[in-house]
Amino acid sequence: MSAPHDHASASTLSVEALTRLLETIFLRHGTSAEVARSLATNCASAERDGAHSHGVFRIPGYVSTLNSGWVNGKSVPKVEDVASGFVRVDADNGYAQPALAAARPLLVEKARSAGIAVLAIRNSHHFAALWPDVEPFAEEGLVALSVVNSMTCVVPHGADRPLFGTNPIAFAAPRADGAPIVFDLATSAIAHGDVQIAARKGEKLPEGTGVDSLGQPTCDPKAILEGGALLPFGGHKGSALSMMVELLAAALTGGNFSFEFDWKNHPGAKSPWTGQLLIVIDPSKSAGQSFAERSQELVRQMHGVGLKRLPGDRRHLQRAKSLANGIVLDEQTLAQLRELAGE
Ligand code: NDP
Ligand code: PYC
Repeated sequence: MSAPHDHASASTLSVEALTRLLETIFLRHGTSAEVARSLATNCASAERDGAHSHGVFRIPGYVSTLNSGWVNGKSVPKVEDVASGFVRVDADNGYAQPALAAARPLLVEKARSAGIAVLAIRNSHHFAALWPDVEPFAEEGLVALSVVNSMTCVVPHGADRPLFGTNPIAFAAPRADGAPIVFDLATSAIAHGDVQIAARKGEKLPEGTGVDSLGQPTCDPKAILEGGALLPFGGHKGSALSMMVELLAAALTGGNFSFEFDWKNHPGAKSPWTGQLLIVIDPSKSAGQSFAERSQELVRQMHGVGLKRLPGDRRHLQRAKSLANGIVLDEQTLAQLRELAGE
C-alpha cells in the first residue's frame, strides 16, 4: 500500500464509507462480523485522525496475517472476573480490540465501584494505534493508561542486540472544557510503521533512530528494516519505560514478551502475539476540586507559558477536517483497498 498522500490524484471517502470498505476486506479474509467491525472502526479512526502509521497503510499486513493462519480472525474472547479490581481476558489468539470490547463493561463497573481496575489481555495481537483504546474512557470521565508490547526490534540502552518491542504507552484524562488530554507514544525513537513509510518514500530518519545490521548508527530506514534495529527514545529513560511495558503487558497479563513468539512458520504474519494492560481510574474518588477542573487548570497554565500544541491537538484538527470534508486517499491506495474487498 502506498505511503499517505504521495500521489497527485486522490479520492475522498466519508469515515462511514471507509469503515464499510475495511469491514468488507476483513470479512472477505475470514474474520467474524464482530472482529471485522472492531478492526475496521479502529483503522478508519486512525486514518480519520491522520494517524497514518496505523491507518489503511496496515491493511495489507492485516490481510497477510489473517491469510497466514497466525491470528484467529473469529476469536471469541474469554472474560474472567478474578478480583474486585482485576479483569482478565484470554483473547483466543485474536486481535486485542475485540477482547477489550468484550471486557469493557465489567472493567468500567469495577473501576467505578473500586475506584480503580486493571484489565489484563493475553494471547492477543495488537497491530494498531493505542489511543483508540484509552480515549473513550476519558470521554466518559475516567482516567485510562494502556501499554502493549510488540515484536523484537529495539536494542535496550547499553545492549548490543534488539530485544524489546516498540512498546507504546497511551494515556487519557478528562478535562472540563475540551476534548480529553490524550497522548500515545512508542517507547522506540520512532514507530516501526513510520520506518516502513519512510523507507517507501525514500526519506532519511533523524539521527539516533536506529542501527544497521552491524550495530552502527544509521539514518537509513531500509538499513533498520533489513537486519538493523531501532533504539529507545531518550536513551536509558525510554529503555526503562520499554522494559516496564514488557513487564506490564506480558509478564503481568500472561502474554508473550516481544521476543517470545516465533512467526517464521507463518509467512506473511505481521501482528505481534503478545499482551496488553489497561488501568482505569475513577477520578471522582479523589479529594478536592473535580479532576476535570484540575486538568483544565493544568492545560490553562501550560498555554499560559506559551504552549501552542498539546498531544492530541493535531489529531483532533485532522479529525475535524476528515469529518467535514471526508478522508483523502490516493487513487492507488483506494484501488488496492477495493481489490482486497473484492470490488
Ligand atoms: P508520535 O511521536 O508521532 O506522537 C507521540 C505523541 O506525542 C502523540 O500523542 C502526539 O500527539 C504527541 N506529539 C507529537 N508531536 C508533538 C508536539 N510537537 N507537541 C505536542 N505533542 C506532540 O507517535 P509515535 O511515533 O511514538 O507512535 C505512533 C503510533 O504508533 C502510536 O499511535 C502508537 O500507539 C503506535 N504504535 C503501536 C504499536 C503496537 O504494538 N500496536 C507499537 C508502536 C507504536 P498527536 O497524535 O496529536 O500528534
Ligand atoms: O509501528 O511499531 C509499530 C508497530 C508494531 C506493531 C504494530 N505497530
